[in-house]
Amino acid sequence: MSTNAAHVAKENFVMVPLNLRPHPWSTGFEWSDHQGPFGFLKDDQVQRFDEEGFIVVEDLFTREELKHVVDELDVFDVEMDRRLDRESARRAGISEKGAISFIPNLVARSEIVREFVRHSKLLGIAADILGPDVNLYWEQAVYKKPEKPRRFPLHQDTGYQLTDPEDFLSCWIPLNDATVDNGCPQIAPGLHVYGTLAHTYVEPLGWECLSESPPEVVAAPVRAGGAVVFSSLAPHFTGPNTTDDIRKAYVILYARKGTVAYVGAPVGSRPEPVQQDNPDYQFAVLRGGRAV
Ligand SMILES: O=C(O)CCC(=O)C(=O)O
Repeated sequence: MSTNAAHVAKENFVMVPLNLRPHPWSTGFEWSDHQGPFGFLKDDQVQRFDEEGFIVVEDLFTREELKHVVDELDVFDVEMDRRLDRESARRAGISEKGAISFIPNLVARSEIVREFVRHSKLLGIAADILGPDVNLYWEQAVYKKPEKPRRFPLHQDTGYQLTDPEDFLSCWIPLNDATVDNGCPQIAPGLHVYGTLAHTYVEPLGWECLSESPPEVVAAPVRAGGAVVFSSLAPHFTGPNTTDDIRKAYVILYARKGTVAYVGAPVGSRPEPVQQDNPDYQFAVLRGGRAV
């Protein structure tokens, strides 16, 4: 496997020598900065996204809009807790009772959620970053529980499933205020340009990258109603929830129409690509720049 030495050189960050090993199935990636005009984001927001791989956008949603969604997602979390109670070791995949719940594909089960992923502000951001033809790629509620505080390891979203193109858009939406103490995202700025990196599976936490040479990260606290908007290639983690309350987030991933994925753990040769167009939860949200 080839190696690629790089440095994070930002005014406010220590220079960190990194040993960037590419994902074994990645065939090379080149970041392209976005060209305006932009319809929703300001030029300086997109410039920052290109430079750092993420931006925090406050006040996207009204309290009422958010409450509607939170009430709905809370019901799915209660259901997930009941399911975890029935599982051995109260675990299912990387979800664990009292630690963290990942509850995916809710658009297939809720009209409210299906409407929310098509919110005009989210689609405005998606159009600016991904262009005129966009599909929903994935979405999940992530509830970080206080009973068993734990980190969710540093990873790129493409580390869970390599896609082509590799750069899709992740919108991490806090349903209550997200702080360092309750586990807001923390992101390694500037590393998105190197494409998908090698990840290793850390039991029972999930996939992790750069564990041998952890990079500098910046915390991205964000109030309920805002979002952390990042490239699928931005390495990020969330810290342990050391508060007494659940930290609630809803994560929506958008990808360009025609995105394919290489499914499975990255061992052996790369499998055939699979179209990411499941009509139940990977449907079109933008065509020709218009909401569908
Ligand atoms: O919300 C969290 O704690 C982690 C979620 C995350 O990093 C992701 O969905 O990629």
